[in-house]
Amino acid sequence: MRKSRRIKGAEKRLVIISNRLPVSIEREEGQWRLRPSSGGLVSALAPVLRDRGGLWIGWPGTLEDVDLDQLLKASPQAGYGLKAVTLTPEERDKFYYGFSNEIIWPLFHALHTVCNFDPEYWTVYRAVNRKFADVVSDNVQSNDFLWVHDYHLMLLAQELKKAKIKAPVGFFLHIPFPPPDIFLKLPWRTQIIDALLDYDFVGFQTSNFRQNFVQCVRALEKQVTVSGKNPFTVMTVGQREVRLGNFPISIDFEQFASQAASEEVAEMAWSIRERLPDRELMIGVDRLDYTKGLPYKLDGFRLALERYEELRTRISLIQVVVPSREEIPPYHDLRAEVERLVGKINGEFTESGWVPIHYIFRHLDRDELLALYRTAGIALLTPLEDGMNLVAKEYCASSLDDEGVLILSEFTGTAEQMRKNALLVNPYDRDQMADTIYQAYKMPMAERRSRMRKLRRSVQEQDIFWWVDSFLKAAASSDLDAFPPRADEKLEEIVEYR
Ligand code: ADQ
Repeated sequence: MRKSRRIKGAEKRLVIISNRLPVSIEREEGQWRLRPSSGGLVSALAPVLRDRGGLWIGWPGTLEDVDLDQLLKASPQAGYGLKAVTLTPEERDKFYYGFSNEIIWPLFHALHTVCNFDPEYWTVYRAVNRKFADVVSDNVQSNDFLWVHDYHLMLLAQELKKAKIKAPVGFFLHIPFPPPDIFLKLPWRTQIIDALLDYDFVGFQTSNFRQNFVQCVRALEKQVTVSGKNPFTVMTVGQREVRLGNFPISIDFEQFASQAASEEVAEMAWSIRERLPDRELMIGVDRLDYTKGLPYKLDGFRLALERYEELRTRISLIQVVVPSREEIPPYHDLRAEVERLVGKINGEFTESGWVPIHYIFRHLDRDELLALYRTAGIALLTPLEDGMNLVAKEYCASSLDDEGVLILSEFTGTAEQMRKNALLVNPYDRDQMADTIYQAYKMPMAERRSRMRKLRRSVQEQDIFWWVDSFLKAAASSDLDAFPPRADEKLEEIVEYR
């Protein structure tokens, strides 16, 4: 547990606002229960708020008529306040699935041909951002710093301004910000840029995404002046200044490393090894999303098996896929495509006692995930575009013997930090991917150790606490010390976050 100094009179409250609360509400045997949600953002922020209290505002993921305030209040196990924003079915469909995930998600991942630019989605997106602003206005206190997360809430600062809320507001974009030739295709491009400039501080994952944003502002807002370079860009908008920075998100390294070292995980890892002996295990863990490059990964692996006969019976890919956004048609089609490819490759190459791909389509609990990370000598992560990619960092943290090799797409934010010691691939280049898998398989142990030691050190040095601290220092002019830790230090962890 980290120690923090209390600064008298400087104590602030941290309020996180994101599309989803870190819990969802589900009915189980006639009872409403809180369940932990999954995803990068929750993995990143839950440990921080759990230690420090504060408030998290978001949608709990249910459309049912349930007394949310009562339920959230009766569940102090999260360790901090939870406040729900309710959505109607139409709002869920047009704000969340529609504008956020059928327009912004594909566009910002440079896949504009997948976008469905339905104007109705825009109307509802604005209305839901207003709804979030109403809940924030009802709960804001004078010492709050408001930290808004991600592409669902790009209009929130603008709506808070209209409601005369004075608290400082920072924004962090977890996904890429695209270059102008992509962004300018958005019918509501000026409105989005205007709204983002209403934040006091905007954070991106990488310097590349920050530069893309600057170029889009230059293309659309002639009256905005841009100054400063590193570490912050300053934009002057009328009388105001908006600052921009980049902060690569990370994981709770110590927590991953110590849980990976636990007896439970060691036993699970041992039993995986026993069941799949005498072969290299290569792990892939991805949400089922067309940005994660799953078909490209499978094609690359197929080619590796075809090209390097030596790999057959000697290497297996364990591909874990977590279901995601199944209501949106391209996600549905992707699942069918991935399962077809897995079946095809297994049909083509399986031999007695060896299957090339072990495919797991479900959510794994943390111990299971860590046991797989620990056992796998190679990780193969090949997104077509990714804001960061926490799986890469989780794999390094769990590679306790320093013997893991990380094969990583050059189009992830993580690649900006790991380019020296990971093996970078272009997921569109099947030949290169096949050759890189072989290179990883053949890599001498000394080289593996030397690369992985450096990767682990970099994740350890720039962990999730570093990320939060750096963002808050820049955006709220305070570090974590200004948000004092709770008196009841160790809270019972009934809800487990992933
Ligand atoms: P995601 O697109 O969800 O996050 P990622 O950063 O890889 O991508 O995080 C996925 C998380 O889900 C990881 O913590 C992983 O362990 C977990 N996970 C995946 N499959 C799982 C399974 N089957 N069972 C259990 N857990 C599973 C978005 C952006 C990223 C950015 C993060 C954080 O798209 O680019 O890194 O936010 O900012």
